Amino acid sequence: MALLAGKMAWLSGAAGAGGTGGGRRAAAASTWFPGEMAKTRRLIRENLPLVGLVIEVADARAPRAMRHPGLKGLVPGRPVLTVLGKADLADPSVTRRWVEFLGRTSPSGDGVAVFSGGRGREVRAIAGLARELGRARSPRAPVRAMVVGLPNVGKSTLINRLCGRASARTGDRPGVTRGKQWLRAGDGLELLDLPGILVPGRLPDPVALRLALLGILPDHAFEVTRVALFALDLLAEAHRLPAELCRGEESAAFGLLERFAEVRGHVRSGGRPDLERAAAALVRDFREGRFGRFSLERPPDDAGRGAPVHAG
Ligand SMILES: Nc1nc2c(ncn2[C@@H]2O[C@H](COP(=O)(O)OP(=O)(O)OP(=O)(O)O)[C@@H](O)[C@H]2O)c(=O)[nH]1
Ligand SMILES: [Mg+2]
Repeated sequence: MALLAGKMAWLSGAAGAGGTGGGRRAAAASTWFPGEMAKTRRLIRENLPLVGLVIEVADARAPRAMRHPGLKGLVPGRPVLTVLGKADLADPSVTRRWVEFLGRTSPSGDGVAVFSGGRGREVRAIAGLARELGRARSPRAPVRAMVVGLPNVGKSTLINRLCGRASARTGDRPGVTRGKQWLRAGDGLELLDLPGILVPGRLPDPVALRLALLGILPDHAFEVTRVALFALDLLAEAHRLPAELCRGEESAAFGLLERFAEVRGHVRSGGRPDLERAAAALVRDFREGRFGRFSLERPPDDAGRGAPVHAG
């Protein structure tokens, strides 16, 4: 709990602009997370004997930050199918490179697939791959898979598409699924929907910022201006700022946020920009792809180096 509180303190304490209430937010976050996450880890352990396969959903915009580094240890002996979700919001060429990289580097028996919200072809491919990986392990039994991943990555949405109906509850905030639920996808494939899980311990700062920007951490867990400034830095470096923000002399993120506030009419009485409201709007726009399809990470290059990606 102390570790999580430390991470939250960083995200709120380092806010460059207009930060208030950081202590209150850190406290709220530190009581919200550990209980939920411990429950999910318990659910994974309890239900492991029932499943032959694990499907891990990771946001295609930042697969490294999203994938649980200790997942194989949590689910011994089970093949893992990694699904790069929300691929409709990621740079398609970077996603193709992630698929190639993960396919090449994952243990044999594991798989990788892409999900872009609902395309039939992708959904059939994921279902086919899940059955294939599951049946390779136990040929006659129905394939039972648990679907894991960080909060809000799209686990329940994927399950609903695989099942062909909206049976699992979904929503655009973390923590929508609260308990476990079994759902049938047909043709011998059964899926266990679970609440999101975060790796316990302190997240490295760049990872925490990416998760906050992509909607994985609850809003009360971080200072939104800090995350908006991070997004503006990424957009500026990638030359992907919207034209109305590029007009002035200003190129530093703080000035860009002020300009965004003015352009969007987020001003307080007296005409001062309301940076907190502007930041929340900017982060929302980024999450919904209003700045275009954007990947935050690319796979390591041939020399084994990994780096965030800035180009879209
Ligand atoms: N654009 C896009 N949005 C998606 C995709 N998958 C899910 N979403 C949206 O992402 C949000 C979260 O989806 P959920 O399926 O509820 O996520 P979850 O992982 O089950 O979340 P928790 O139950 O809170 O852990 C919802 O608003 C979905 O509509 C996708 O592939 N593309
Ligand atoms: Mg869910």
